[in-house]
Amino acid sequence: MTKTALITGATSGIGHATAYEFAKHGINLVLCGRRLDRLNTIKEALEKLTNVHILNFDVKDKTETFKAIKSIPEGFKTIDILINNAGNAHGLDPINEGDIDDWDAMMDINVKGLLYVSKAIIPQMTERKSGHIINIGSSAGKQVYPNGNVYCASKHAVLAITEGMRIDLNPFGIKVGAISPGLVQTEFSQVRFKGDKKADAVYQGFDALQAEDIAEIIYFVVSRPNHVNIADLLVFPTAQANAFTLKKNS
Ligand code: NDP
Ligand code: 8X3
Repeated sequence: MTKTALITGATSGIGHATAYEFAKHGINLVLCGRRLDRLNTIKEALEKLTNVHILNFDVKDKTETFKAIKSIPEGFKTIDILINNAGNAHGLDPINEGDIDDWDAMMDINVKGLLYVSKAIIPQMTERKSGHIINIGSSAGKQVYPNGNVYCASKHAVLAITEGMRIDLNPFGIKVGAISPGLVQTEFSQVRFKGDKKADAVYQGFDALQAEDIAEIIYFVVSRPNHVNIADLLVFPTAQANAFTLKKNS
């Protein structure tokens, strides 16, 4: 039977590439994001491959999130796969110089936003006793790096929430897992550095992961047989060994 996936953060990077990968495999899509123009363009493109519904909301707004998910029309309402991907880093400053608005954004979006979306979707999964939730963590959720403080904390929280979800949803047969990438070349650094050109340097001098690399892995994870749950995946570009060890071309 055709499955339906809801992907947050589908307007760029990993979420967008995952939408495309799922569409190629005929999975019905509910695509979410704040940039409506992009959602419309992506819907138009992917509708050649599958059925697409778009939801335009900010995951950090609890009311908007529940309203948007409640509005999903018949034909898309049964969410088999939830990809909690929306998120970003905001700033890269030592803790003593950090901007409180950046901290709020990262905790509100990366952690609380993921919880709001999950809270809105999980009841239908527990009722059906089936479903698959994938949370996009980060290598920053496994290792803290200098100036990463609150972003790393938000991703550590994502991994803790993932484990908690897997335990609590185990009686319902719901699969829960996390995928934690290292450096992926997306709009991530443009957002982190607020458009500053130092974002360009982040992915220079080595072959960074591309959003499509992660999308293919996500599809692999969701296409395993029912009895297989990939719980935790850490993925680096070959040039990166951990948060501190990156081999750049000289
Ligand atoms: P992008 O900046 O390319 O994509 C981020 C996506 O999240 C966009 O679609 C954006 O959509 C959405 N988003 C951001 N804030 C909100 C919000 N408040 N409400 C709803 N949607 C929001 O970055 P990536 O694709 O790289 O990031 C995707 C995920 O992958 C994030 O969770 C990130 O932490 C994680 N990650 C990224 C890595 C990297 O190196 N790039 C490595 C490890 C993990 P819109 O602006 O339209 O709302
Ligand atoms: C994104 C990877 O190393 O920029 O989560 O934090 S990193």
